[in-house]
Amino acid sequence: MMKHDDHVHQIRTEPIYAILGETFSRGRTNRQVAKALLGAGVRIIQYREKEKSWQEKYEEARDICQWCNEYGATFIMNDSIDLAIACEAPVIHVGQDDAPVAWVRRLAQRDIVVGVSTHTIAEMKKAVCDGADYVGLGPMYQTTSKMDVHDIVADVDRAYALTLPIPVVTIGGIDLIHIRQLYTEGFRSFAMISALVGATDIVEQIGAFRQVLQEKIDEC
Ligand code: TZP
Ligand code: MG
Repeated sequence: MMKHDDHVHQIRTEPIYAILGETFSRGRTNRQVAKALLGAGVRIIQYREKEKSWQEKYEEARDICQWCNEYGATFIMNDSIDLAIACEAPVIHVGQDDAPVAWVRRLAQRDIVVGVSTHTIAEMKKAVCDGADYVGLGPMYQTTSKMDVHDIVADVDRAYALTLPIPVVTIGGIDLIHIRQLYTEGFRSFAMISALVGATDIVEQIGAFRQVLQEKIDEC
């Protein structure tokens, strides 16, 4: 069974961080998409579902979390500490309006990896001070996958993110072109919804991302 540090290590070292969302999945279910992602070698999967009932989310997330455990993948619950507890997620990702890190840890009553969404230097500093295990930074580019999305992260905030002592996962509008730009900027972790779950052929798309990443590694 993977431990806290194994998950943080995986988040630090695996470039592809997939986020589920059935609205973006071309008629496929979250379960189908999760299986395709795991089969294609993806090792970080976040469950992010806004439209379903608690029970539906719970049953789906519990299954996907179980499969992630079997594959040695990291399962991340978005937003909800109650769902994270219920499906025994090893990781939770909270936004600025969700439960703060200290409350997440208190409510979980067990070791849990916590990621926090950030957009500014102040939010990144606070996340580090609060003891977050990693931060999400975005939107790096325009996206239509999030309703109440902030302005694109400014250059000064992007530069600051590269100095953080904890892993930084970039998010927002990342595709095969943008991932190259972000890699050149210095980022090494890329969270995506539409580019992955919305791909016609998920396995082929993961292959395309891996090829681009390998090209960037070879350039260095
Ligand atoms: N947070 C900031 S941007 C975003 C979230 C959840 C949406 C990312 O979706 P996509 O389709 O990869 O742009
Ligand atoms: Mg959120």
